[in-house]
Amino acid sequence: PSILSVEPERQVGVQLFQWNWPSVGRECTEVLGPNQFAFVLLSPAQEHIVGEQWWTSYQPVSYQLESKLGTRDEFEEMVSTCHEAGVKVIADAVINHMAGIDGGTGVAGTEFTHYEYPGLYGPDDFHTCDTPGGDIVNYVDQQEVQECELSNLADLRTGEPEVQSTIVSYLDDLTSLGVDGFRIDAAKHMHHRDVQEIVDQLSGDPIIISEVIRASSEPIQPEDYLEIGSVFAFQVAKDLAGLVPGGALHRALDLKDGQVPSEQAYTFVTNHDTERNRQTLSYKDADKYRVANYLLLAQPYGTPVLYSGYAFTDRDEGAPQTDGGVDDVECATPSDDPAPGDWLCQHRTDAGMAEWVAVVGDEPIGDLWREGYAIGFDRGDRGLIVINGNSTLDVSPELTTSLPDGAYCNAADLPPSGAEDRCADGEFIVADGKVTVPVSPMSAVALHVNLRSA
Ligand code: LM2
Ligand code: CA
Repeated sequence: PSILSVEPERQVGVQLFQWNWPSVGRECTEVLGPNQFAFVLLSPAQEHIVGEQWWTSYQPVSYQLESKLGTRDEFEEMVSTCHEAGVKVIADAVINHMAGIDGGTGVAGTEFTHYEYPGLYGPDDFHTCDTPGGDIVNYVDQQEVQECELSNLADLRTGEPEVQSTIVSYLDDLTSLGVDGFRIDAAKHMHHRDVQEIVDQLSGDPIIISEVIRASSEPIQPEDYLEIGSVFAFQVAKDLAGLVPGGALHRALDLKDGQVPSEQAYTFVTNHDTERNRQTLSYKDADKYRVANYLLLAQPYGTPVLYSGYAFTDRDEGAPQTDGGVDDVECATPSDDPAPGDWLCQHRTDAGMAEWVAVVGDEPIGDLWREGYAIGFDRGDRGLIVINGNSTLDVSPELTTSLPDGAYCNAADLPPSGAEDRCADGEFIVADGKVTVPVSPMSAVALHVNLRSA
């Protein structure tokens, strides 16, 4: 039989939280490239304060690309390795603030005080604010949110031309090393006009994804940042956290309602902040988390960003490290009860789904099949998915499908790389527009036209 093959359009990204640069490069080559991932989202690359906590990354002390995650040379090497694998690189740009401690020496030797960063900024470059401790207290006051300090972090006067040009030089430096885009950390805490002015001065045409957490009661909304580029769709993550435990899986098709346009939305199940503040599902939710990821990937709204972190008990706990440098990532064997410090590599579980998303592209959702906590639908004539959110019941619907006849394999359950046998689960036979799809509890079967056994 002739095998219909479509050119995949890479779409899914992954946040490799606190992965060091050599490990990111290796992952691009071995897993992300071969499975059609579009991009990797890094942790911050600039010099930061010393400390074992993960969040030292979010306290810049200089814009040297020397950090716990690696050297400038390693960074450059990683970007070109990822590009060779066809994977784009998005850097995490911490530009709202500098450090939040009185002073010290950064990981690359820079001596600083709270408001003095040699060669970059002095006291005049920071906002002052008359709230207690100069901190943001009232999120209903736009000026306070944008000009007071977020957790004591020295707040840059991002509206000033000199501050802007210092930030622009830093981001352009990353672009010169090949970076394809930026996550704008704490974008809500900068006036959208400031962010726009900075982005307008950048060289090249980088992808911009602003981090603006939607809270309906607040004056600053993600929509304010859409002229600059895209935004992270926090509401989707929060909605997924509600609908999976309740079993209302079909409501995944309504996630788009009231949100920013699909082309400007980066969707996710969790990120490094929400897995700690429990606003979303996370690896700690085991099979519910996995089902949420299937839903995120199955529905067409937004650009999905998978997440890959490490197990932790204390929210401050840093990634495994030696002498201040994060260790190379070795993925732990998947488990619902990992030991603290285990690298979870959750994205590898969904590597086959990244290809499924690339193959189904923009194809619309077909007729929805629904039974209890399970759903299923086609994506045009390119793919089909059945997700079973029942915790104890198997389902086995006979579905009408637009998929061409053939014997298909399950993309939702593929070994991520070097897979010799991509059909370990057996075959799913489409004949005369019908297919029977047995799915065990809290799992999924996903078929696509580029994964057929014959
Ligand atoms: C972000 N997005 O807007 C990051 O995604 C988030 O992870 C960052 O917070 C935050 N904004 C600032 O970039 C993290 C972490 C905080 C931590 C800060 C700064 O969640 O707990 O604050 O990074 O490292 C820590 C302490 C806090 C202290 C602050 C300043 O937890 O108690 O404030 O450092 O020393 C007195
Ligand atoms: Ca600010």
